[in-house]
Amino acid sequence: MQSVCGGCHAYDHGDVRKTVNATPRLRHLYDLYDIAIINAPSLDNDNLNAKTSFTNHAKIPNHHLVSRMSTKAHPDADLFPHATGLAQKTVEDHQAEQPLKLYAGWFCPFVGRAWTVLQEKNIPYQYIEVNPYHKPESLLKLNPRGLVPTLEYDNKPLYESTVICEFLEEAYPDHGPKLLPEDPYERARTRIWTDYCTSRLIPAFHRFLQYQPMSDTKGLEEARQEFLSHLKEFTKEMDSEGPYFSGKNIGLIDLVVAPWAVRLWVFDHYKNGLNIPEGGEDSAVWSRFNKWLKAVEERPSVRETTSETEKYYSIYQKYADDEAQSELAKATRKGRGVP
Ligand SMILES: N[C@@H](CCC(=O)N[C@@H](CS)C(=O)NCC(=O)O)C(=O)O
Repeated sequence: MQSVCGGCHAYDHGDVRKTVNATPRLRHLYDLYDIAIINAPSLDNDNLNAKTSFTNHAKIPNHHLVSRMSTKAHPDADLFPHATGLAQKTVEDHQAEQPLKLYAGWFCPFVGRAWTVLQEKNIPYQYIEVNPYHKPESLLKLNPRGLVPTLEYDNKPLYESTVICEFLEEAYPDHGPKLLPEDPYERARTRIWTDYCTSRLIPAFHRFLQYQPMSDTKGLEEARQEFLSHLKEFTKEMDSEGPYFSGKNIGLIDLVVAPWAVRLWVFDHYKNGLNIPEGGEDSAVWSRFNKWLKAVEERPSVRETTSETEKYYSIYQKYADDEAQSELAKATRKGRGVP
């Protein structure tokens, strides 16, 4: 590991983490950013208030923040390190130790699914930010695939966002609102459209977002229309009044799709617009879609888990240029489904 630290004498070190008298929280920060901290005795709990150490990452003097491990560097790892806006407050409110831990990346829509369910149900949980492109040991120990969200429940791991969501619904029966219908048929229908989101909507979202070259306007338009046709099919299954998918109450299907719904701005920003038709033969479907979209955008659990839009730019720019190297980006390029 190459390490440079102007303030504390620059030198190379082996496994620096072993040599620093670091608190577990600090070790977590090192894992998160692959930071080697050398000879930094002043970095202890006094410097980093235990409750807010995560968001106070900037408090670490710059000269103590030294090189990243070049051997492990992932091209997508260099992202804004923490949640912002309303999501930052939510993170701060969930730093206390809890038996239920959410290993999360603030930017991740799959995390958004589990995170909104936790918020909706007011389930006590501890939010732990990890950078899944560095895959810290703490994450890999729980989930060998190193993806977020990963849940730790009484020291046992769980992963896969939709599995986590259903688990939370079943494991915390006293925490409302109920997100899955009581009726077995309606419950099964929710699962059909959850599967539709993962197997159809998200891949089409990514084919459109990653579409290149931008000069191929015909190809771009086909990718746009493919995504719109999936959105339309999804919308046609909604309760006619709404505003949510199954009627006036929010359900799991809304929360499973919401993280991508609140990212639709990416198409205006990078792909010359989503261009939902105005008027025309499908106007009733699109007006129902817009009603649903407004309801999920305004839902407190969704707002409380969403960061400032600009902080997503550097991440989504890579997708829009088709340069992202996440498992999802690579799967999209190979024509495969969600990893
Ligand atoms: N099927 C997984 C997908 C999760 C996923 O792809 N998460 C991304 C972050 S948004 C991740 O951890 N990526 C790490 C990587 O691509 O190596 C789920 O539903 O939980």
